[in-house]
Amino acid sequence: MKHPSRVMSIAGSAAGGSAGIQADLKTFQELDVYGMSIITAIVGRHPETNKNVHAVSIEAIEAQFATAIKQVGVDGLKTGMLFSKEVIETVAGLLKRSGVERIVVDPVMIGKMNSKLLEDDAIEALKTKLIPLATIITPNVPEASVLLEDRPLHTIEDLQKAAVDLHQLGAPNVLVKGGRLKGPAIDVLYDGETITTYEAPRIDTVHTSGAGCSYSAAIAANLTKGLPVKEAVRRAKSYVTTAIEHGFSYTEIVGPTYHAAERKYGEAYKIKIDTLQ
Ligand code: PXL
Repeated sequence: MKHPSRVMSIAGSAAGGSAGIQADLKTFQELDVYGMSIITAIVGRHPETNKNVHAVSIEAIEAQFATAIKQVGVDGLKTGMLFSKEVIETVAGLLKRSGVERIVVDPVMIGKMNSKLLEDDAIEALKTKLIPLATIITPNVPEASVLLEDRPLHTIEDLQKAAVDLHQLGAPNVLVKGGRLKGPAIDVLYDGETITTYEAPRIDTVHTSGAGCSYSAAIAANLTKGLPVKEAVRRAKSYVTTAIEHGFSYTEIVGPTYHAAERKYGEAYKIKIDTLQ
């Protein structure tokens, strides 16, 4: 039997199971890659102290990485919530030394419920130390705006220009996700030569917790299976759109996307693709 490709997520733990490491591992399983996890922080709000982000030591992060590499090895990975400058610098060092190719950097900054998932003084390290190691970065609109010195982004043309300008940071592929704009959910990929837009219909739901995590995890899984970047993004967008279509809520809180949706129900929508030279 050919073994499944090995994909690692370096990200935060989201206790509710909809986002972070939990979303990544569910996505990896659905896409038939072997998932591993390096937990960088633990997110869960304490009912009395209100503290939401609980640190994981640098030693523990290094230990997890070394163990996964030794026990299994890695063919590709994604990074999600890294929280601090120190964690970003540590992860960048580990990635450099390990020589892993196929790296998706999801520059996670703020959660859907407004949790702060990246400290302000970590932005520079993200830009200068981690993003240059990435095969592809996947900012949403607020993240792209922060990476561009708080540039306002409102239209698809703004996203196209943002993708071209973010390419300067050193990642060969930039995917700016327009899900937070009005109208259809349009994402823009720039690979240094061509702008490709991916369009899915807007789905009328609030149950999208972890959609960004699952999208970048699906891209990492697809790249690791050997798909070219454009096809890896198309299939990942289709996967996450179907997961959003079937999103649900157990409580009154913004609910999870349904990771098994594509397997159970098939592709919900065809992703429309356009290319500009
Ligand atoms: O959805 C962004 C996100 C990423 N990572 C972790 C999170 C969240 C949102 O809450 O908790 C760990």
